[in-house]
Amino acid sequence: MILKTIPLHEKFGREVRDIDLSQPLDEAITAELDDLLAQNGVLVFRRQLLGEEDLVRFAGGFGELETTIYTKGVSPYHPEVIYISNLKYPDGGNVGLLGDQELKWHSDQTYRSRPATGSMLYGIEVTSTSGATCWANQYLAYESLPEEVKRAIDGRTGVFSYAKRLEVFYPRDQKNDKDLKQRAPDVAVHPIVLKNPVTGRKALYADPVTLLEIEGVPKAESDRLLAVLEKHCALPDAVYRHQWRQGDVVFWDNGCTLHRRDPIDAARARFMKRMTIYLRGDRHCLPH
Ligand SMILES: O=C(O)CCC(=O)C(=O)O
Repeated sequence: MILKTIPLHEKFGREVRDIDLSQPLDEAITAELDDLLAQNGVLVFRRQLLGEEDLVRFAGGFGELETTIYTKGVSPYHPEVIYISNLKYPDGGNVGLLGDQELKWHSDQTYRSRPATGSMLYGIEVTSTSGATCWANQYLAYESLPEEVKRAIDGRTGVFSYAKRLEVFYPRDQKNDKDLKQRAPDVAVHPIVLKNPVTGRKALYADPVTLLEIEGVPKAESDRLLAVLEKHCALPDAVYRHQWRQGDVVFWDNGCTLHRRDPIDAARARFMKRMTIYLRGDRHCLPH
């Protein structure tokens, strides 16, 4: 263990100290960070000053980078970088995606058959009074379930629906975006309990805005189980709340966490750069 870290929360998440992500990292450090991510679900790096080349290099150390299905909000310099922002161009168009609305608990890309499960946000312009992002640990969510529910969902698969996500989640401009709808799959099927390949610990994989039903059980039983899973997916003592500071990088594993965002004060500028990474299956919980 070379890196200096402090806990973000009593039960999960680490802040990594004394590291400059604008410099290339050697393989041992990258491997240690990857292990920390697998164990903790969320890593925070403060006070970073990064160009897009730095972001691409740093994120690329953890796996293949995804080029998004979005055509809007994509960096003109690096197609692997997308902008998450409430800023507008003078003509009223959005600089980035996701506007200033609240985002409910979700896990990224669960509607895809091969989700890229690593996500990274770099806060360039942030507000300290709104737009906090929260992460919920899904190992703890699984462990909190009644034994009969664990038995009922172990080994089962779920149907994850993009239509459900569009309905519950996206702002109007994306909901009506035909291009996006055509490029995104309709449904994907995934196990709803994932196993960490190193520790064997089980994580709930039941993104509540996208999971439509559990396969192989009657509809009423599936509805009952989904209601229990939703109740357990973000219990208060398994949630880390991140109030952003300029220069923060947050790196999270969607295979063992959910996240949500508070609404953003429309009068305050918020601009972030986002990267998406195909994390490796020998270290991380993957649904495929
Ligand atoms: O804007 C945020 O804080 C979170 C955005 C988000 O949910 C995402 O990038 O998946």
